[in-house]
Amino acid sequence: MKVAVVGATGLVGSEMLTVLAARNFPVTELIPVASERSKGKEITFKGKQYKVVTPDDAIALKPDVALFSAGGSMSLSYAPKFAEAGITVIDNSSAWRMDPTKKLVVPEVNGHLLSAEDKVIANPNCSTIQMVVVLKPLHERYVIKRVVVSTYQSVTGTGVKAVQQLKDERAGVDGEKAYPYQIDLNVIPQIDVFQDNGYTKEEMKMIKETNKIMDDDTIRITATTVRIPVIGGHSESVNIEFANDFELDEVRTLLANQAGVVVIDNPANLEYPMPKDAHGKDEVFVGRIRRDESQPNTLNLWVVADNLRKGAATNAVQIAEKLLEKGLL
Ligand code: A2P
Ligand code: 11C
Repeated sequence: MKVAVVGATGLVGSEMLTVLAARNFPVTELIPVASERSKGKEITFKGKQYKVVTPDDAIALKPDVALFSAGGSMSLSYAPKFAEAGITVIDNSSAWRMDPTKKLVVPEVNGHLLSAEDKVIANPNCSTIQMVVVLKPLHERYVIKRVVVSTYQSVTGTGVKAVQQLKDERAGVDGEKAYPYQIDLNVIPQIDVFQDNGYTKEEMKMIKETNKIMDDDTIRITATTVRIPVIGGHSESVNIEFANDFELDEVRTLLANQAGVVVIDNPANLEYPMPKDAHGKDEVFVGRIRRDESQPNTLNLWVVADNLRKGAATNAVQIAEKLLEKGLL
């Protein structure tokens, strides 16, 4: 497979290279793509050096598949050009996610829907991905009525500039700011811009994307998304109300048997998922599994994943793996 990574010099792009190598995706030739200013820069992949090219150069090199993570406007203008040239695009931006003609895919949930017509495939938002992997087996068994989610999101979700802001603040350096406020020793209850309804764009992504991926608009969802001074991954407190009652032991078994999910739930030994431990891992970790005693048929969970891995790069590579498995690449 000739594989292009568009945004190869960025945070998610470089994680895509790591994941392609770690999962032994059959890359015969890598085409690292970035903006004009990075042209010619050398990228090392599996011990070999590759030169960064521009998006137009990449189209001319005819890769089989292109993993995009270079921002929404780049995806809006270039994904159709790649697709027209016969290159399958897996796009990590939000540009195509809610387009009814494009699939929004988390392989463990709806990867079976991928077909030969899908030339631009959307990769969901990180905080949505880690939640739906956990919701899927529970919805199939108990039917979800409503989800209340609050997130604790890593600064890596914002990009290099935000990681630098946190490091600068810790070092007492007055550097460039990615956030309107100090993030070190603070919590910012705003991720992305505010919408007219008082929710942020990140919160609305969690709602709309979950309904689309689960293919069920009857699931009611409300979200509060929050940035915290952490680097390893996103954490979520998820409260789920079902139509039917459940046994906690069965919930644990369903989650433990779900592909891509690891249960860490042993309060007696103070064992529960934390972003420090999820960092660099491909799985979604779930713990603090307990009944919401304030109303019937309701469950509380704590869900953690590395937002650059399963929340972005790993999910994109898994979509490519699914396409390969189905003979679509
Ligand atoms: P570059 O390094 O040349 O700016 P991040 O999300 O971590 O900020 O990374 C964004 C990625 O998208 C980088 O690899 C960046 O390349 C790339 N990128 C941004 N704008 C463009 C563009 N117009 N064409 C191609 N790549 C782009
Ligand atoms: C964050 N979830 O943590 C965002 C980053 O739509 O892919 C990813 C935004 C997206 O800030």
